[in-house]
Amino acid sequence: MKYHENKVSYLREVKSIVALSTPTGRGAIGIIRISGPDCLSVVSKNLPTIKKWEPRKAILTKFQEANGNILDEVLLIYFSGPHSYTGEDVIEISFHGSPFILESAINEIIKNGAVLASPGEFTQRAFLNGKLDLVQAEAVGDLIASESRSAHMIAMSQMKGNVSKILEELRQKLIDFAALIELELDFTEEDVEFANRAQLSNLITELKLEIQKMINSFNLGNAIKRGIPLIIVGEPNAGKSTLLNRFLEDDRALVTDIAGTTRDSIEERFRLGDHLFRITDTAGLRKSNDKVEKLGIERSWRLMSEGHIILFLIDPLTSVKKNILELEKDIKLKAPSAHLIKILTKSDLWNGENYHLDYPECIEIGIGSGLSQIKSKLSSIIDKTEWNGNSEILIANIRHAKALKTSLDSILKAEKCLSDGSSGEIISYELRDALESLGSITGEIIADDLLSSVFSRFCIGK
Ligand SMILES: Nc1nc2c(ncn2[C@@H]2O[C@H](COP(=O)(O)OP(=O)(O)OP(=O)(O)O)[C@@H](O)[C@H]2O)c(=O)[nH]1
Ligand SMILES: [Mg+2]
Repeated sequence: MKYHENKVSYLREVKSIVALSTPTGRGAIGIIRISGPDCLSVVSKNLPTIKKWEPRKAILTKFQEANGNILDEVLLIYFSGPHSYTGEDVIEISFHGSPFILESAINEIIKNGAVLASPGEFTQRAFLNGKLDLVQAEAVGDLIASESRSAHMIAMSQMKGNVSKILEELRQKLIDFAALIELELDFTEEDVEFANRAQLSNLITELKLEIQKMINSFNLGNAIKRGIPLIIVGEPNAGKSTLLNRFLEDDRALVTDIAGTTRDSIEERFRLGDHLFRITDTAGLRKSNDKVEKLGIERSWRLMSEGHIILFLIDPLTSVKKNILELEKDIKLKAPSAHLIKILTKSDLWNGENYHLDYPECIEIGIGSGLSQIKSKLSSIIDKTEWNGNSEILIANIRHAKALKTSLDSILKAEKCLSDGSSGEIISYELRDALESLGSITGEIIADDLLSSVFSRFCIGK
C-alpha cells in the first residue's frame, strides 16, 4: 500500500492513543500523553474541574477515577491540533511518578475510549499528518537513542531537515527532467526533443556524484551512530584483554599468562570525548589445532574486516619480527580501509631497550602508562575524518543507504540508455524508478509494511 492509501485508511479508523512517555519505574514525575481527535472527551470524565481547555497553558488540576476517587494532583498542557507534535489534539499530563498511579491513570483513559499506543505511534501520526517527513521522524528515534555528542549531532542535523533538503533538491531536478521527457512522448509523431540530452547527461553525472558521496558517508555515519568499531588484535598473550580492561576501567575480560586465554570475542562500549566506541577484544592470532580456539581466531579475522580502527598489539619480548611483519601484511589485506594503530606492549618489562628500530611507528604501553597516547591517537583519527559535524551531511540509516543505492542503480541504467541513444520512454522509465527510490527515503512514496517496520523500532510513548 502506498503512502496516500495508508493515510486514508489511517484517517478512517483513527482513535485516540495513550501511553506513558517517560520510562517505566518510579520517578519524580511520569508523563502520560494522549493524542487523537476525541482526546478531550476521552479525559474529560477524569478531569471534571476543567471547564475551558486553553491550549499551551499549564493547568494544575485533579485527576479523578470513575468512582470519584482522586488519583493524583496533576499538571497538564493541552495542544490543540494541528498545532501539536502529532498534528492532532494532544494532552500531556504530568503525574507523580508512581508506577501504581501511572498504570491506574492509563487504565482509566483506556476505559474512556482511548487505545494503548503502539511503539512510535505518536511520531507515526506526526508523519501521516505531514508534521515531519520520514527522515525527520526516524531522526527523532535516533535522537532518543543517541549516546554520544557526535551521534546526537547527526540526529539533530537530520531532524532539522538537512538530509531531506538535499534529497528534495536532487528529486526536484530529476522530476523536472522526467517531466520534459514524458512530454516528448505525447509528441512522438513530431519527433521533437524537449529534454536536452547533453543537459540530462550533465545532470546524471552530478546526481551520480552526490548520491555516491552520500552512500560512502554511511560507513562513518553508521559507525558514529552505533559506536565506532575498534578491534584489538595480536598474538596470544600480547596484552589485548589487559588493554580492554584498561579502556573500560573494569576487569571485564579474563587475563592470565596462559597464551590463548581469550577464545571468544568480547564487545563493550566506552565513550571518549564526543564519540562512542565499540571495542572488541579478540582471540590471539596463531596457528591452533584446538577446535574452539580455531573458531575464535576465525572470528578475530572476520571482525577485523568490520573494524574502523584496529589496535595491533605486539609484545616485543616474545615476538618474532618476521611473524609480526607477516601478520601486519595479512591484517592490512583483511581490512584495507581500517586505520591501523600499532602498539608495543609491556614496556615496563623492557625499559631502556629500543624496540622502535624493529617495530617503527608504534605507541608504547606498559603497566600504568601509554593509554592516554592511544586515546589521543583515536581522537585525532576521528577528528581528521571528512565529517566536520556541521556542514556535511552523513547518512547514518541503513534504510536510507539502501534506497540511495537502488536509486543510483536506476540512474546508471538511465545513463546507459542515454549513451545507447534509447528512446525517451525507456529513459523516463529509469528516471521514474530513481525518483521512486529517492522518494521512499523521505516517505513521499512508501509501502505500508516499510512504514510499520520503521516505527516498530521506536519506544512506546514516542
Ligand atoms: N608486565 C606487564 N605485563 C602485562 C602487561 N599487559 C599484559 N600483561 C600480562 O601479560 C599476560 C597476558 O595478558 P592478556 O591481557 O591476557 O593477553 P591477551 O593478549 O589477552 O592474551 P590471549 O587472550 O591469550 O590472546 C598476563 O599475565 C598479563 O598480566 C603489561 O603492560 N606489563
Ligand atoms: Mg585475552
